[in-house]
Amino acid sequence: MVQDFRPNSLDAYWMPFTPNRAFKADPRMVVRAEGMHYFTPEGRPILDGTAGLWCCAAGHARPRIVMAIQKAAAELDYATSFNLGHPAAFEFANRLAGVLPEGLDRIAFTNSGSESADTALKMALAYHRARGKAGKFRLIGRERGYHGVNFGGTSVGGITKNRVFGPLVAGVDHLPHTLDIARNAFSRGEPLHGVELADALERLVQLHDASTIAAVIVEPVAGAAGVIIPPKGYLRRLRELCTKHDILLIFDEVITGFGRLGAPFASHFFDVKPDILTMAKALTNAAVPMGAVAARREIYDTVLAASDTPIEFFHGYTSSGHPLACAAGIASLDTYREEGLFERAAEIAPYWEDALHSLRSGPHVIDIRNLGLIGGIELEPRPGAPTARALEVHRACFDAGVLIRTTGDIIALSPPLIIEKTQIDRIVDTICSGLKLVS
Ligand code: PXG
Repeated sequence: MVQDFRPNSLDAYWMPFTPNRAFKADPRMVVRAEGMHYFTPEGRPILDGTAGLWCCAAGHARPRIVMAIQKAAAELDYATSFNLGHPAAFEFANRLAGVLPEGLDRIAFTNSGSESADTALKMALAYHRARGKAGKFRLIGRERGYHGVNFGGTSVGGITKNRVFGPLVAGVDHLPHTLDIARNAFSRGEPLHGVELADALERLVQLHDASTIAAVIVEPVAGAAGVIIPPKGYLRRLRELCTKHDILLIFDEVITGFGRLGAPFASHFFDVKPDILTMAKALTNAAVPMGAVAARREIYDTVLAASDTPIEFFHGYTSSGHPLACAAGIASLDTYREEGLFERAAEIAPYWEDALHSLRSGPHVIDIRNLGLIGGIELEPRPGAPTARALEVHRACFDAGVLIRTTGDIIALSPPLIIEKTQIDRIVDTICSGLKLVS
């Protein structure tokens, strides 16, 4: 179906994380989405190899989710959650508690992954303060980590270009990242080498003293920095060290939550339980923006018990628990469960792995990484023009009807969990052709 699409001007919109000048000189637009596909204004289908941006786990515009949002909008468009309730927020929190790792059953709502990261960090600080340990204020992130763009998440984040906004939050330090192409190139699933990188936390404890450290925040699988899979045993070791030193462990599961690894959460997949867990994106299949933070019950109880004011935690957002988002979230959980999508991701993951690794001998490919329905293909940067090669492959794939995501010289893939084998083949074949086109 050809749509009458006439953008009047591209000037006013300051686009996020986009080369604005280059994009506006040569825009790529989509106007509709359904299932595994986006559609351009001319009606050309684009196979979505990214689930939006790690977002639409059940695929696009799923009728059940669409109808739930429509119904909610007509019924209760908005209600504040400040000292007032509406049933869907409580229902959604309860439903989430049933899917989350056991014990992580006190859930706050936000509107994004960035807000979830900052909320989680503040929860950690509030918890220690409530225990009479206000001296535990340091926050530990990791090199190449991504926890959104608010000041807390930016501070614990470890992507250099995202951090160039001055001194940021004080008292932050970072663990080393775990990408080790020299030892682990072309690993299938979890890389074998690097568990000892978790011991860097011991050094930070020696440097700062455990009595000053509140929390460690990591993505179980790092996404935005280019798909970094944790070495075997690494997350477990980090958990042990956090427990030993009375440091809270926060898993940022904004991309790994809701089946991406073939288990409900990465915490299940790795059998490692954090104290606090952040979510967004597939929380609502991204149909309405929403984030959430789950805390161990003891954290909630401690903060509440220690409070000497009626409000126990001075934090929250105007749209926390927004009725439309809760409706989308409940319908998403129903869809995930009824279609068995987390199990489906686990079943198709070996096929995904084989298909991705068939690109090993492709031009410029220096590493391929995968876990669950995540894939990363790292290219040798073109001398003098880093990122150019990957962007050209991105363009070639889009022109051939496949959407991929690139970050630096890394192609990052995260298709909807409803993907079929033939569609996996199509994505891989299109990337293969794209790689051959670029110099
Ligand atoms: N934490 C993680 C782990 C994320 O991946 C956020 C927090 C922030 O979420 P919001 O909703 O505030 O954007 C994210 C976001 C990429 C890419 O290229 C991924 C994200 C953002 C930008 C680019 O993979 N994820």
